Formats: sequence, C-alpha cells, structure tokens
Amino acid sequence: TSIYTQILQSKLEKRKLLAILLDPDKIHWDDLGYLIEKINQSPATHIFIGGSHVENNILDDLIITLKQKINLPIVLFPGNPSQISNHADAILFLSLISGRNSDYLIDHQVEAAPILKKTKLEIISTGYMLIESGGETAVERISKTKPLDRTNLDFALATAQAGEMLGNKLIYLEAGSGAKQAVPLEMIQKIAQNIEIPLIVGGGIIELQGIQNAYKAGADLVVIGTAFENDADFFNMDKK
Ligand code: 1GP
Repeated sequence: TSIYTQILQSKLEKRKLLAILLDPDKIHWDDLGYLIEKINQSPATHIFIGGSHVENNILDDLIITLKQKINLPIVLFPGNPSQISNHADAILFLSLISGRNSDYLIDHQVEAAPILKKTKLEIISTGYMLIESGGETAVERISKTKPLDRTNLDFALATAQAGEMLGNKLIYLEAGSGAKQAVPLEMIQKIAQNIEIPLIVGGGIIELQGIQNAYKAGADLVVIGTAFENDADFFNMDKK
C-alpha cells in the first residue's frame, strides 16, 4: 500500500502520526549511528528529509544509510527541485499556497515534474501554509512570502479549503523550523474540523505536551525537527 493510503487509514482509525525531520546539512555523520538508534527508540512513524540548502550527493548517501537501518517510510520534504532523491519512498509535492510567489506556487513544480517522472517516488500533493510565528523564519526568508496572520482563522481555513478543492491530498500548517510560536491550536482545530484530507502540523514544537496538544486540536501528523536535533533524547523526556 502507498504511504498516502497508510496516512488516510491512520486518520480513519485515529492513530496519530509523528515525523522526525532531518536536515541533511545539519547532520553530523560521526553521530549518525547514535541518531539512528535514537530514531528507532522514538515513537516516530515517518522520517521527513529536507532543508534549505541540501546538496544532492549528501541526500542520496544519507537516505541509503537510513534505509539500511530504519524501517520507517522516508519522505522528501524539499526546499527546492534539487532536493529529489530516488532512494526515498515518497515526496511531499509542496505548493506554498499561503504565499503569492509563483516560484513556490508552480514554477518549481514545473521544473521538478520531468525529474520526478523518472523516479519511482510516490508523489503526494501537499498544500503548504506558512503561519506567522513571532519572527522571521527561514521559510519566509527563502520563499520571500508573507506568512498568514495567526489570528485570521477564516482566511487560513479558506486557504486550506482552496488547497483541498484544487486537489491537494494533505494540508501542512507550518510555523517554520525553530519558530518562536507554534501554529495556534485554534487554527489547527478550525481547519481540521472543516477539511476532509489529513492535516500535518509542524514548526516550533519543543515540548512533548505540544505534540499532544496539536493532536487533540486535530493534527493527524506532527513534525519535529529542531527539538530532536538539539536533543536526541527529546522523546524520552518523560522517562528522564
Ligand atoms: C519545519 O515543521 C518543521 O519545517 C519542523 O520545525 O524544526 O521547529 O521542529 P521544527
């Protein structure tokens, strides 16, 4: 079965999903064995791979190594069309629908399409929404787009619904990696209750309780990057 089918199935059965986001640029190869051990001990259900400036050869090597030692689906979460590797299982085919920069709405997708056609990657159309989070994030800086107002729930919902109507299979609410504030729970709730497709939430979640809160609000999959990057024991915090 496809990775997307599994995500749908989990949503149906109310099994919440957790992705660890690995940025190939920030990985210390000497510590990779340790990191892999920690991932295998964690409750993660998916590995997302992406970053702002990833070089392709590192990407392939990293994924090949991870696949040998971790039995989780590896999903590309690309910052641009150079971040495609045939060794992964799937790719979030993102369109930054919160922004109005055509590069990230359709141009990069046009550039990537012929490359993706030559791979066996499962392609998962994803409406990607950047939400204001109390300071400028890398996504904002690189995409040159404005995040959505965190208090304008109606506009955020309309954006998510437009994505769904356009055929997106997932909506991803993004506060930005290392964000000061995570996506507001009221926004997660409002959107989760009014779309049918699965909802991903990430950015600025640095406590285990934050993950649970996002789930309770209606997130189907939560993404953790920085917190795990800074502390490989992040998911064992309750046992400390
Ligand atoms: C970033 O949503 C992810 O794209 C994860 O963010 O690094 O803040 O966990 P953090």
